[in-house]
Amino acid sequence: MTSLWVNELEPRRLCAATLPADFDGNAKVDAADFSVLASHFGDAAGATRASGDATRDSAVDLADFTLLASAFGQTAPINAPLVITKPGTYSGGYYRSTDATKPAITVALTQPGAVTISDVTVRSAGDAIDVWGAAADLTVSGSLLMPDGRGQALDAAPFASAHVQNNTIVGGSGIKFHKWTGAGPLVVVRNTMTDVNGGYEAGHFLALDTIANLKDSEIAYNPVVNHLGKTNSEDVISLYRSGGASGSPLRIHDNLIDGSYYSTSPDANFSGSGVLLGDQGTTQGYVDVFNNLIMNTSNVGVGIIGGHDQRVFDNRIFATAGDGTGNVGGSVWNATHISQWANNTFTGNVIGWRKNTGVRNDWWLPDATGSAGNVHYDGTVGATLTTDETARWLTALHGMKIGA
Ligand SMILES: [Ca+2]
Ligand SMILES: [Ca+2]
Repeated sequence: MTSLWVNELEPRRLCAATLPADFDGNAKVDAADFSVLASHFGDAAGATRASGDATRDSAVDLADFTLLASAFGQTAPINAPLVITKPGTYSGGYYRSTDATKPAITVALTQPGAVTISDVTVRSAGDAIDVWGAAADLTVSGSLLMPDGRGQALDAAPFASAHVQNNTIVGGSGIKFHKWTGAGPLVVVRNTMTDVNGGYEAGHFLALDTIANLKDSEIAYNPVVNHLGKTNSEDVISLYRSGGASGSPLRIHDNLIDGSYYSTSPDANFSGSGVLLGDQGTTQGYVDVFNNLIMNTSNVGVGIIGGHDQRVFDNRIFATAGDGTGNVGGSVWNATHISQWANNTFTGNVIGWRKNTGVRNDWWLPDATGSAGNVHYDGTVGATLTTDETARWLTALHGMKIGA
């Protein structure tokens, strides 16, 4: 157990602070957790703590049941909101805020340095984790983050680099980085998120706001699944005036995005896309988007609307005319006629995009610099495709652990 600094007090140890079989994050192992396990029992891949995997092997099976049974009835202490002012490693424990204006964990350093937050369980009526100030590096890993209201799982402003990995996010809005001038790396990998719910402004899994020239950075192996009626999600991965660097493109790859909905019914006017590049972008660019599986988003699967030197290739993009309205699978369009627009390509993607009117609209690429090798999916674009493609994506993980 790693020592923990709390509000500049001496380090203290938290004993048995995390209950791996507490699947709903309420610091108790009880019948509700058993119900979670039972409903996922037999899942062989892609399981996380929020779906009944206590042993962190991505499967839900007898070993998880045994762990739950042995811990049944146990509780853990719940800590009030934490303010971290010193660099260091903060590991384990439950943190909760019942005040929508107060994050459950705030990083506000009084001196520069690296901060690691790992294996925490956070519920908050507002933001789960807020980070302000000049951390040299920020790491958030192995944590269960539940912004129960409509706050952010992680909201972070200037620092030099960040690693956000193997977290499970349930509800609320996801990860937002903004106004950051560090060179990177910025790495967001192997996180899971279910039911983005961002309230009036809608939410994202990941939003980059005004962060350019990132080097050695990637966003990969993150599955994000939204269900109609439980979610209020705009662009799932949103790059606003943001991008990579010449010779070191920001790599967005091997993510799974299923669904992006604004309200309880399909909304033909809603802008929620899977991956949107170049939003208000001019000089920003250098992004590669590849090997992703994007399905059933309300507007566009993958779109480029500004910026330069962005390549979208070898993705699988589908809409099955189900819950989403589905405007178009792929779009490359210089929406605001910027003069810096250059070298934006869309190639080699497999697309089967059936709008909820039943009409196919696989791609629309009026301003693409290159558009070779895109393929109209020739199988049945029907109800089972989402399940089949999700299974294919999970198989390709080859057992990689995702989520907490
Ligand atoms: Ca529980
Ligand atoms: Ca397991």
